[in-house]
Amino acid sequence: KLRGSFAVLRVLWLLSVFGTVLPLDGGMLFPRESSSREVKELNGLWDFRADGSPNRNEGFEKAWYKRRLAETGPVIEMPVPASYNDITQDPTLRDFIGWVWYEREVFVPARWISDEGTRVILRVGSAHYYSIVWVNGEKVTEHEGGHLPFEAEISSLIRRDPTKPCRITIAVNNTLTLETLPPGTIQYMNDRTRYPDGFFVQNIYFDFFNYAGIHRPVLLYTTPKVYVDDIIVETNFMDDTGLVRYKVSVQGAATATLKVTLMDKDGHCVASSNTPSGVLKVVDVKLWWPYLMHENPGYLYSMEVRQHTSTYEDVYTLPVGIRTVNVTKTQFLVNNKPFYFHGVNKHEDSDIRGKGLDWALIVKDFNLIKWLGANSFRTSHYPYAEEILQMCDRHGIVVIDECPGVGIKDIRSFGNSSLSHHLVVMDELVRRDKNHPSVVMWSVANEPASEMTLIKHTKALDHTRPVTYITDSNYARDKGAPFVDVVCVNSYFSWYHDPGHLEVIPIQLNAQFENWYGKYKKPIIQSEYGADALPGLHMDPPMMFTEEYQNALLQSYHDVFDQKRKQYVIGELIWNFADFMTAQAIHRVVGNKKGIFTRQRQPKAAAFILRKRYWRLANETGRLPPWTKYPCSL
Ligand code: BDP
Repeated sequence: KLRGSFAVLRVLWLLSVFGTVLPLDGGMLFPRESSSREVKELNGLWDFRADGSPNRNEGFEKAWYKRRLAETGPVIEMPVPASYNDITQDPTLRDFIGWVWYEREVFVPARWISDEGTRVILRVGSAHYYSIVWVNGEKVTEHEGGHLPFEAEISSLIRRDPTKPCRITIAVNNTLTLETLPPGTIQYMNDRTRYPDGFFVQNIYFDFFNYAGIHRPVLLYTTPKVYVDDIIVETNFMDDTGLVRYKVSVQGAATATLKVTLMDKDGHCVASSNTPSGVLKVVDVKLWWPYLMHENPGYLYSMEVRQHTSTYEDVYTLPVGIRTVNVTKTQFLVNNKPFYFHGVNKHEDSDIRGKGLDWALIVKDFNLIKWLGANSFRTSHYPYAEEILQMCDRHGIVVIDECPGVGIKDIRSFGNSSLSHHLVVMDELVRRDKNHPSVVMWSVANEPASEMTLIKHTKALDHTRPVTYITDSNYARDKGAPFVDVVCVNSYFSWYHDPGHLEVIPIQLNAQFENWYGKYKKPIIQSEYGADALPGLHMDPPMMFTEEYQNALLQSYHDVFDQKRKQYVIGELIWNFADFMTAQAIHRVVGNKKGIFTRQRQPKAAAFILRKRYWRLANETGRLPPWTKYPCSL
């Protein structure tokens, strides 16, 4: 049976008991320019101040948002988008916990203000973690959670006094609690013989630096008063005919005339309709295929949605990839053909900008992914920028889309309010990413302490894609696997367990797969494995932390993968694509060094091992077209 019909309900069981979630307002379509929409980016330098007062509350007590930030105290220049942590030489800002304040004055084009038929929306791509936004001193929105966008309509506010420049103030707080995703706790150290007055730390249970600030673009965009608010697309095909089931929601008018046109890459119309929902039929369909699985991967149609009333016209164009995703007991199918994940786990992480979106880095990473022969990645451990998913759509890189449910280890994080927030975040994630053909699976959490959970809550998430959560290798205490479609297992044999003993890998990895498959009869992805290696550190026979050890460990894993992928193992994702920053700890040498590339994106020896393997796998499993530039030197 084909997945992807509105009738099939995929049910996701989440961790815990109750929790009601209200449907989210608005569709959150990615802001795109069109003949009816304009976009103004507010990236660049903003004024900035961290609130260093003991309770971090001075900004609210003195209402910093009411005046220009520079009038209430000293400010520094801060780039947006970027994490603020590594920008200055000040260690207190690097490790700051609490409210920081950003401000920027913008000139709004006069026409946007004078034309009452234009809506002006302020959008923040993401800010970590809790954000409050004011425009000209008036609060316009607040949002909980990093990694996902939020927005507010500010049309009437900016029209109140058109002579004023528009002053945008954003306060962002990176404090994590037991209910946030990821969770964290603040611990005050009250022993005055050991700690200074007011000393506190933020405890986190995840292994990456808790970078903070405005991480993705901030922009203003317009739509007409009557506008396309959301589009939902689900695709399927039968023989040579593609089926694009769509639903358009329009806001601002009870009735509007719609014209939906699907165009191929050359701009030719292949199907059209004038109803708000329906199925477009595409003859001689060009399917969306993953990279290295087809000679023409990442094929995208454009769906132009044009709606008009007597006064307003709005045009929005959505890229559409036509493909199906299915899971059997032993296989992952894309367009009914077995797909083997040979890919990477990533982080949004780099020198200086931390988690800030950076186009040079994004394009470099895609070039490295393709060089490596990788066909997929997992957005460990949070949703990545939409701009990255759009690249995946275009290049055919398959994505396991993960929510920020990482480090859920404390029993107090399994209560109802944690659950409610988790569900809101999942809704926000699905709302944002539902139309990306590259996204083939949702991951609801990474290594939660699933033995603590009461699995009683059901929630319809999205019926078009399989669901997983990432578990560690201890199958005996697992409680989540019965409720997911694909079992994803992380394991670190001969690293965290039996360090230095590479010889245990074949037996332990083999047992891991047999146990999980034996118990659940579901396909398995090795969703993490790896070893730290300091680039340039060598030892033979191999010792931990050398490039040789990383190589040898990978190769031992690969031998077992090669046996099991003939049965039910459907993928392998190395931990990690690149070295990344973590909190300071005795087991971290300026960050996690399990990258096969350094943090500066230079290859370690392991990158070449993996490259050879991935191209070989692509040749074997991916139906590589004969003319594909296969690196002959491998
Ligand atoms: C895994 C975690 C990942 C860590 C990795 C490690 O999922 O976030 O970075 O261990 O310790 O269990 O390198």
